[in-house]
Parts: sequence; C-alpha cells; structure tokens
Amino acid sequence: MLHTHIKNIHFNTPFINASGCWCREKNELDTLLSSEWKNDSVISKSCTLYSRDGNMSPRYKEFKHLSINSMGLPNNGIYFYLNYFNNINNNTKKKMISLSGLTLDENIIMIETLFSNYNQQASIDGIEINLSCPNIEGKPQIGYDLDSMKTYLTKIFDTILKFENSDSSCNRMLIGVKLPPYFDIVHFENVSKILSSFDRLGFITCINSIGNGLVIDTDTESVVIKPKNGFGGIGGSIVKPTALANVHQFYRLLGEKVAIIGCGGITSGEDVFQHILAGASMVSIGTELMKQGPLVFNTLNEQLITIMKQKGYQSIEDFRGKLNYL
Ligand code: RRO
Repeated sequence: MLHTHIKNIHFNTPFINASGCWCREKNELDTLLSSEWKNDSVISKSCTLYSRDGNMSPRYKEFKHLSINSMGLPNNGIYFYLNYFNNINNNTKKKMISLSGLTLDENIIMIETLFSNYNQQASIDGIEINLSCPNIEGKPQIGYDLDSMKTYLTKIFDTILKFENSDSSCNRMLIGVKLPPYFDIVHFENVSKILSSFDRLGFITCINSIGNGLVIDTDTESVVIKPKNGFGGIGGSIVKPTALANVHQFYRLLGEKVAIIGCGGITSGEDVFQHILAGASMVSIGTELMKQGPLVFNTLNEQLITIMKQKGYQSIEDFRGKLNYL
C-alpha cells in the first residue's frame, strides 16, 4: 500500500532516516538496515573525505517541539561508509550516501571515489549532496549562495556524467541534493531555475534544519549548546510549516521531473500524509527518530495506512501532490 518510487528505484515504504540521525556508526546503520523497521531505505551521515570529530559538546538538545544541533559534521570519512555499504550482503533496503565536502574539490574527489569503487552487486542506490550544513564556522551554506550552488552543481554533474559515459551501469544511481529552507518566493524560483538545468538530478531533499536558531534556558540564563555561542540548526515539529512550504513550492516549480524527499517536523502519520499531499514522494525523519529510535518508522507506517484507509486511498500516488486550494 505504501509503495513509492524515485526514477527507476522502487521503495516498499516512503520512510528514510534524515542524514545525521542514527547513521554515523556501524551499529546505528546495522539497526536501520534491520527488517524489523519499516524504513525501506537508509542514508549515512553526511561525510567528508577524511573522518572528523565535529564540534564541541554539548552540541545536540531536544525539547518538546524542537531540537537544536551544532554537530559540525562528525563522521567517519567516505571510505568507511562506502566499505560499509559495499560489504553488506542480502539486504534489500536501499542505501544512500550523503556527501558534504568542505570544498567543491573535496566533493569532486568523493564523487570520483564513489564512482570508481562502484560495485554493482552490493552497492549504493543513491547519493545525496548536502548543500545546506549550517554548522561549520566560516563555511556559509552553499544553498544560500546561488552562484556557488550553480558552480558546485555544474562541476559535480560534469564529473558524474564523465563516469557514466564510460560505465553505463552507474546510471541507475539516484543523484539528489539536500537543500536549506527557503523563505522568499523569488528564492524558490531562482533555485528551481538552477536545479532544472541539470537533467541528471533525480531528487531534492527539503528541508535541512533551519540554520542559526538560538534556544535559551531561562533558569540558567544561558544558551543550551556550546558551539557558535549557542547557535544551531532547528528541527522538530515547529519547522513543519516551513518544510511543507518548501516541498510544495518546489513540487509546483519542478513538476514530476525531480522527486522530493520531504523532511521536517514529522511526528505522526498525519504529518507524513501532509508532506505527500504537498508533493513528497518520500519522507525523512530526523528529530523524532532521535527521540524515539527506529520504532518511529513502524508507528508512522501504521498511522499513515489508517489515514489512507479512512480516506479510501489505495496508494501514495492517489493523493501525492494533490493539495487543494480554497
Ligand atoms: O553535522 C551537522 O552539524 C549538521 C549537518 Br552536516 C546538516 O546538514 N544539518 C544539520 O542540522 N547539522
């Protein structure tokens, strides 16, 4: 009932973890790949070429309606995630790698690494290029600098196409971009113009956390995380309206050419339903996965099926993108 697809890749359910949540270490990835949980795909923590410790702790806090993080890209380096996925046998869940090089050159080296180590049997099903990490001091979010974004994507897709022209078996890999939240209608239009000029782009994930929020504790009269004087990316249910607006506006502007993974503020099957109604083909779960663990996928799965049955929908395609206007 919950089948969905992006390009030629089919998923039994629309659920995936948000990159960064439960996906940095082997034991976390092992858990997400277990058939016990109803996510049919797994994405690894955004990675760099070499491993990083990330920012100082405390760097993640959660509250009733929100989370704040300034992790600073702690990860085990691309070879760790590539070897991990390449050495998994007999697991039918789809596997994606998130790349977040600190420079364009680092991203290109990682893409070259990925494609030259492409192993058809076990290999990964998709790459998500993260253009929206808000937490690296001195590194602005590429997704907010449209000239840089165009330069990045041009070089990235040129590199990918070079590999694909010499080995067409790579063509089945999904290529996507993780975007920051946008807030102004003209920004959606300008970003869409850039994105739609790359035919090979298969999906966008929107939204990343809302960058540079500040949470203050009244008792201690203090910030709640250490890096960047307490500034960090905001997630959780309070970001849902912003996430839905991004999903829907990009759905309207990009049409069916580029699939959307909706991310932001999902805590219930009803939230999943709304993301799909706004145009998402899949949904990723961040803060709520951190709070509840992977059982959240099973709860969302059941709740979404209940809503669909109540409404008489038999598949996600029956209502995807079909948001009504007054
Ligand atoms: O590691 C992080 O601090 C981080 C990343 Br890469 C990201 O894309 N989004 C986020 O909220 N935190």
